Amino acid sequence: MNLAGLNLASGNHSLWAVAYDKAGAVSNVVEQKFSLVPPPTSTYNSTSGYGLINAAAAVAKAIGQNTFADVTNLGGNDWGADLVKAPEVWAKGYTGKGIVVAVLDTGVDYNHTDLKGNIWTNSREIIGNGKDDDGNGFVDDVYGWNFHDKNNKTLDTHGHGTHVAGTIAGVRNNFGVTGIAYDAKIMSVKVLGNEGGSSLSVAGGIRYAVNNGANVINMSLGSNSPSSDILAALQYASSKGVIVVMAAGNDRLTLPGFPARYADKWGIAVGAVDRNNNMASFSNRAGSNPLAYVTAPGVSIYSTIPGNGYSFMSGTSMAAPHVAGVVALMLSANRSLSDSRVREIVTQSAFNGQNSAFVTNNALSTSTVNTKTSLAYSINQNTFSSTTPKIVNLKTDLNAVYSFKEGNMFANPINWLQSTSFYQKIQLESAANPQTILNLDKKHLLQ
Ligand SMILES: [Ca+2]
Ligand SMILES: [Ca+2]
Ligand SMILES: [Ca+2]
Repeated sequence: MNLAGLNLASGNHSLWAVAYDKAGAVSNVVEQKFSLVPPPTSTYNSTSGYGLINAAAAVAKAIGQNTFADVTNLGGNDWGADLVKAPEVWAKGYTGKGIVVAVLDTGVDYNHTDLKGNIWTNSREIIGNGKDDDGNGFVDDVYGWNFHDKNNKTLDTHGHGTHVAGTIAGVRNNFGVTGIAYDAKIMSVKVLGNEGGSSLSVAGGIRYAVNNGANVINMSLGSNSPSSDILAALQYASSKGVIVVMAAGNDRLTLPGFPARYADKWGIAVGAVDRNNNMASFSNRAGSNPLAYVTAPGVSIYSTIPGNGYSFMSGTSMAAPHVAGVVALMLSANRSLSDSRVREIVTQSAFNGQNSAFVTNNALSTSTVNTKTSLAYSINQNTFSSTTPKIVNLKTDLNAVYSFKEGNMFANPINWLQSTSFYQKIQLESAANPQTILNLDKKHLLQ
């Protein structure tokens, strides 16, 4: 039996087994009390920061729930989505719809067949008329703006930005790549040429993205020099509720480069891990000064490149868009999240440990359940093997036409079910709120 996704609050709960007679009346009830303890707060370390980002927990927290139930891995080139638990979020209907993610990079091939369905355009701008129709200060900026060359040409002549875009919002179809937020829109803001760019271009790109409707900004770029212009632009983005996600850098350093290092105040810094969640050797580490640093897949990532192509790339540049995609999923579930709240949720829900095993005890008929991850909500027959459920008579006038063996149900539910011939169900109730929140028939109980 898996309790993941039931969104039980921390505290005391009861598991009820209800037996019915052939007429459908309650004949007997067994109660098992247990308590849920809150998950341990993620601890920070100087290597991996708060650890691997967890979309299922982060998006669930964004809507006031604990986490979402695990789903089957997609496998293949989608291992990165699996590792960050994006399919668990998709299964709940959150796909990034309505969210705009600005890609501040080398441009984006917005004609790519696996991207063009998810490209943001400036609907208030008429292309090719030489006028700034929407009065935002940029002429003919239908497909974003090119701050590097100071024109409206935002196609990608390098490949880097198109690869990043595919990880964020590659179209979910039967080919290529599926983005982490596959219904989000990509805004191409070109701030890099093929040989890099300036901090003034980056700062201008941030402000453009914020002022033109981006909800999330991905910056798979950086240097080892601080920039007061970028710092001020990051503060501006945060003040407008826009979340900036920044690659930590690939210099094997003990702390992130800039602007990712500014994640001590604004935005999120992202380091890279491989498919086994091992830190990539090239990835800059989190550093001893705690900042909003998490890790994401960044080794041999499959995504789009210009000309309807695909390739594998590695770098914290590939890790950041996984996190930008997760943030887009969070915002598609709850548009009111602030930068600081997103930082809080992302870091608190990230995790690098093993899934916690159950801790049970039979004192006072309670069991302690450690809820760090969705798996931790699983209750199996062994969980209650040492406990003796107590019999509760709901209605004293009921005649127990059939009975079941006291103490046997949780020790061996399969035998218990086989030993009885009438319809049964398990009801899970909160002690604070006796409303039944789950009915399980025999089939479910056996899972
Ligand atoms: Ca314009
Ligand atoms: Ca125009
Ligand atoms: Ca695709």
